Amino acid sequence: MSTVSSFITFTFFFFTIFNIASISEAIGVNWGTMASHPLPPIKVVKLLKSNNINKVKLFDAKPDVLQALSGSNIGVTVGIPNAFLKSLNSSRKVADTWVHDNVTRYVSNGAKIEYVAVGDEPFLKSYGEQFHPFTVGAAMNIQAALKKAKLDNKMKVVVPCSFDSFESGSNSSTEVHFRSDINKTMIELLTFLDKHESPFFVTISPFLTFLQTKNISLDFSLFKETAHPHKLGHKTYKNSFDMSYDTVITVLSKVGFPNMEIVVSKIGWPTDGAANATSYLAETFMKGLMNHLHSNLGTPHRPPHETYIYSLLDEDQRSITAGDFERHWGLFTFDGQSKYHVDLGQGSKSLVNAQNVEYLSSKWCVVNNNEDLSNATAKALEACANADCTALSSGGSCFNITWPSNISYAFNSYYQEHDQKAESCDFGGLGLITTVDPSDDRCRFPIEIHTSNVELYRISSSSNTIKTPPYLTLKKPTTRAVSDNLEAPL
Ligand SMILES: *[C@@H]1O[C@H](CO)[C@@H](O)[C@H](O)[C@H]1NC(C)=O
Ligand SMILES: *[C@@H]1O[C@H](CO)[C@@H](O)[C@H](O)[C@H]1NC(C)=O
Ligand SMILES: *[C@@H]1O[C@H](CO)[C@@H](O)[C@H](O)[C@H]1NC(C)=O
Ligand SMILES: *[C@@H]1O[C@H](CO)[C@@H](O)[C@H](O)[C@H]1NC(C)=O
Ligand SMILES: *[C@@H]1O[C@H](CO)[C@@H](O)[C@H](O)[C@H]1NC(C)=O
Ligand SMILES: *[C@@H]1O[C@H](CO)[C@@H](O)[C@H](O)[C@H]1NC(C)=O
Ligand SMILES: *[C@@H]1O[C@H](CO)[C@@H](O)[C@H](O)[C@H]1NC(C)=O
Ligand SMILES: *[C@@H]1O[C@H](CO)[C@@H](O)[C@H](O)[C@H]1NC(C)=O
Ligand SMILES: CC(=O)N[C@H]1CO[C@H](CO)[C@@H](O)[C@@H]1O
Repeated sequence: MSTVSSFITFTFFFFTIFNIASISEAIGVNWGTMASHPLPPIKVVKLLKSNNINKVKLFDAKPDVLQALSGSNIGVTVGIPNAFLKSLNSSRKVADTWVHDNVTRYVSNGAKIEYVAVGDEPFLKSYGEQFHPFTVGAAMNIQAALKKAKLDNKMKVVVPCSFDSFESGSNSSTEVHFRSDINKTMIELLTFLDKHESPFFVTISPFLTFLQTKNISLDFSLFKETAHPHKLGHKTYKNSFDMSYDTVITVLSKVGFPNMEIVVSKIGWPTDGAANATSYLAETFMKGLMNHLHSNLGTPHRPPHETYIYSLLDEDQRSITAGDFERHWGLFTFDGQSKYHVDLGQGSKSLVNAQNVEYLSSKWCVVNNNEDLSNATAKALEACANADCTALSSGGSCFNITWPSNISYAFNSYYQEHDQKAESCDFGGLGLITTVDPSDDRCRFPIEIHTSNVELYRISSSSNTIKTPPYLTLKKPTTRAVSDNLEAPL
């Protein structure tokens, strides 16, 4: 009996472990670095390790990031920005150099690179057709360069596609297909991927689907059992994820690639900057997603090969053309502190925070209530154009703070993003540096991370036009003791 029972126990134990391991191995995160003060890569790698996250997808190939990942045993997707596609398409030599400089070097250094992502959603509808002619050619040249470097058996070449690559029939028809302007390009891409046994990388975004589709409910988007099922043709879906995922499989099957592996390259829920973008709903979504992936249920019964959560950290310099929520997709805040509870396979309900984060001093920039504030709103708007005021937007965490606290929020964001330089709290004499934290329970006035080598005007310099904002006079602001002058800011 004891042998049998211990065999059973062993088998059970073994399969339990195996099961947990195989799930956590299929979950990764997107790690973007479009932040004014990015958490140092070594701290990020520790954060990944302590949360048992062993796959990461990058949007570029930054040396410090790849260096930090070398030897970590974390599977890496390196990214090639869209701006490189044209030159990579036209020249094999450029592709060889790219692979040599951004891949080979790090592989020999111990980086476990599994995918090279050519472009980042180059077929996004809002980009128009600018990248269509170059993407597949660029992917082919990268593939050839990897072969030449004898790395093609170690990693796959992929092209992350946006979900707006797909469309459903314009009438009440149930037919789903590729957007007509990319149909031909997508067939070329799939043929290329199939030839090299590479997976199809696609974004699935129940949050955006919820925003854009009139009769998709929040419950349906959040995997709630009680949600009204959604009918599409002869199929019925219990949640938004299944509906989107099945669309991908249906279209791929229809054009002749029914067995291609699918990787969900971006999926998540933002926590600020819009109505329904809250930590509470993000937690509900992530828990629903994890349970769903673990259960292996759904329509169709074919789980994604891998799933990359979007995103690891908040990024205060992401483009907000799609919405103010774009800077708040992180599981963690910009400084590596978890926003909610979820088990990604780390074996506990709680995520582990980044350790030993070094911050700038405990100082904030607020509006000086003793001054004439008739120009304060204009100054705040200028500050917001160069800083991050997304929490002030409708539905955001600081939306209902009252004037002039919202002015202080804008001033502070600018001040922190500019390394607390005294002259970045001037605002024509309206700024005041304080050591009293103006935050309340809901609306946090963040202090930035201490990072060496931060360029002074990183924001302006990243967009070609390097200029000092007009309201920055070089006059030193008055730093006064808080007690004597400043009313409680909130
Ligand atoms: C990759 O390689 C190219 C070509 O050598 C280089 O210009 C580029 O800066 C490298 N880094 C990234 C992130 O692409
Ligand atoms: C892409 O590269 C190929 C091969 O060099 C070239 O023939 C083609 O014209 C390029 N496409 C565009 C749009 O430049
Ligand atoms: C949609 O319906 C209209 C009128 O019934 C028809 O003329 C048109 O061809 C249909 N479009 C598609 C894409 O099926
Ligand atoms: C897309 O291309 C495939 C294969 O060439 C073709 O069968 C299909 O009709 C095309 N679809 C559209 C919407 O153009
Ligand atoms: C969504 O709206 C369409 C068109 O109004 C309707 O046919 C469909 O039944 C609705 N779906 C749900 C789940 O309410
Ligand atoms: C507000 O701005 C205008 C234009 O720059 C300026 O003339 C005026 O003096 C300012 N008002 C105050 C109170 O600073
Ligand atoms: C802002 O709104 C939240 C929730 O709607 C509420 O809990 C909080 O008290 C409000 N704050 C202020 C200053 O009104
Ligand atoms: C602050 O609030 C006032 C009054 O509601 C509004 O007019 C102003 O635009 C807000 N400023 C910012 C930067 O949000
Ligand atoms: C559950 C929830 O928070 N739903 C909200 C989503 O956003 C809309 C628009 O602000 C609100 O009306 C809902 O209450």
